Amino acid sequence: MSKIAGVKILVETGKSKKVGAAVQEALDAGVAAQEILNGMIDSMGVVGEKFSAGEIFVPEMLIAAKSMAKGVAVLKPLMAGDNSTSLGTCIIGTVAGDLHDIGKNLVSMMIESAGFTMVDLGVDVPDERFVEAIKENDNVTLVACSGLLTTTMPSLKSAVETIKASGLTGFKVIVGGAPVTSEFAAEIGADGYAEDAGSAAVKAKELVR
Ligand code: B1M
Repeated sequence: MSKIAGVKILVETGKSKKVGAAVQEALDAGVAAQEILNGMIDSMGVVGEKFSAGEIFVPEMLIAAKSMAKGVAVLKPLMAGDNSTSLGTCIIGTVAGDLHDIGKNLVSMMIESAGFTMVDLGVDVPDERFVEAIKENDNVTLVACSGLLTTTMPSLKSAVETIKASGLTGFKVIVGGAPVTSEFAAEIGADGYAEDAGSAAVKAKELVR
């Protein structure tokens, strides 16, 4: 079995204590960090399909997510790019009612490596908390809102509306997450949209320059 296949099985079956070592082994064998990350992202797709098919339930999804987080922790130092230039502070969070954070964490990691200082508000972030964070932090140039559920798309809309209605200026708002499209992002008044973590970093730079 290839090193990546080994990592994927550990993530899919939620063997959180073994994933870190398996990721390190794959790295030591010369597998690129990005390739390992892509493998783990695929694994979460497999987990989602099994959940949809009723083969696994929320606890199994949760353990798989924890396992992926362990793997990402090993990769993180290797994924950091040239962040020597400061593009300002980015406030990031998953919107109200939504507990999914793996995608948000990857987006945060990539935006950080693009040169931003990250302030991560976590998950289930009330709209007003984004506004407070903009006020509390210096040089906020970007606010990034993630949403993974079709049922929390309205939270993305109200988060963007609340941020825009605050009257605060000097930053752009970017949104994303599996159910989000560029059309939806434009419709709710966001300044930008990105499909995945890599393009979020590219878009983030584009928006603040
Ligand atoms: Co949930 N869940 N979940 N879940 N979960 C999904 C999203 C689902 C698609 C599974 C399925 O049914 N096939 C489904 C949503 C269906 C829908 O809305 N259409 C679903 C459901 C239904 C639920 C619950 C309602 C289940 C229940 O309780 N009955 C419940 C809701 C809880 C809540 O949030 N209130 C729930 C709970 C959970 C867990 C807590 C158990 C766990 C999350 C743990 C955690 O995150 N710490 C979980 C998991 C793990 C998943 C799946 C399996 C994996 C999500 C993930 O991490 N993907 C997921 C199935 C799937 O994704 N196929 C599923 C990997 C990650 C890298 O991708 O998050 O899409 P993603 O992020 C990508 C892009 O979306 C994008 O870039 C990222 C990296 O490339 N992106 C952005 C994300 N944010 C961005 C922001 C940007 C730009 C790009 O700019 C700011």
